[in-house]
Amino acid sequence: MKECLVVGKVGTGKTLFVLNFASYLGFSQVNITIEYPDGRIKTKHYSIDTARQQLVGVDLHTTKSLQSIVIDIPAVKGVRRCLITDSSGLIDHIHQDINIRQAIAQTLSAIRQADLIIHIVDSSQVGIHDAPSALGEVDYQVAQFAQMRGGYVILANKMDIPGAERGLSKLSLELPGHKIIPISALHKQGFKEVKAFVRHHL
Ligand SMILES: Nc1nc2c(ncn2[C@@H]2O[C@H](COP(=O)(O)OP(=O)(O)OP(=O)(O)O)[C@@H](O)[C@H]2O)c(=O)[nH]1
Ligand SMILES: [Mg+2]
Repeated sequence: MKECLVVGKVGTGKTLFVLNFASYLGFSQVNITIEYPDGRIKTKHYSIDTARQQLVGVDLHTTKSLQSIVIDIPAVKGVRRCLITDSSGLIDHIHQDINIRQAIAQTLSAIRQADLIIHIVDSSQVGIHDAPSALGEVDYQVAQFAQMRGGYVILANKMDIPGAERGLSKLSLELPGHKIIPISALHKQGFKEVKAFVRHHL
């Protein structure tokens, strides 16, 4: 099965995107397969509502493992089944907590194996240089790596927040030549375009 990996800096909305995208595709219940950095794997059943409450966080580094859901994207004939995988948020510095460092290392190694990379950026923070989720070195590194291998899209998230439009313009200037789709993971906006992109690239 093809795998679509969701990456990005901490707190940019990766987990909320994955859950709300599954909900947009018609799922109200999901099985989430959790792969820990130490290799343990387990599957948990959630309603999307409960998953949202438990897995989306206001603190940074909420997600510390790879968390995959099987989704069906409507295609010309029937559906195209794929895995969408949420990952631990990236940061520009080296974290003091070894568990977080291992979680980040796990994300980075998953990037090499994914068929499609969905890179989430918080548009409301682009240009705010001290913010942990503002565009920084690691975003450039991911974009550069992904550009070489193809199958890559940037989702400019949190477009519902005032100031996000300005962030989006800045983002297009800073990462030219990439496909950027503005979205609000919270309000499920821009999802039609994301669905079309995923369908086309898987
Ligand atoms: N206003 C707004 N808030 C959002 C949006 N997407 C995510 N958030 C909020 O941003 C915060 C972080 O969301 P998460 O989905 O946990 O972010 P994450 O990227 O998975 O974070 P880590 O797992 O820590 O890397 C939560 O408070 C979300 O409710 C959006 O589109 N609009
Ligand atoms: Mg998360």
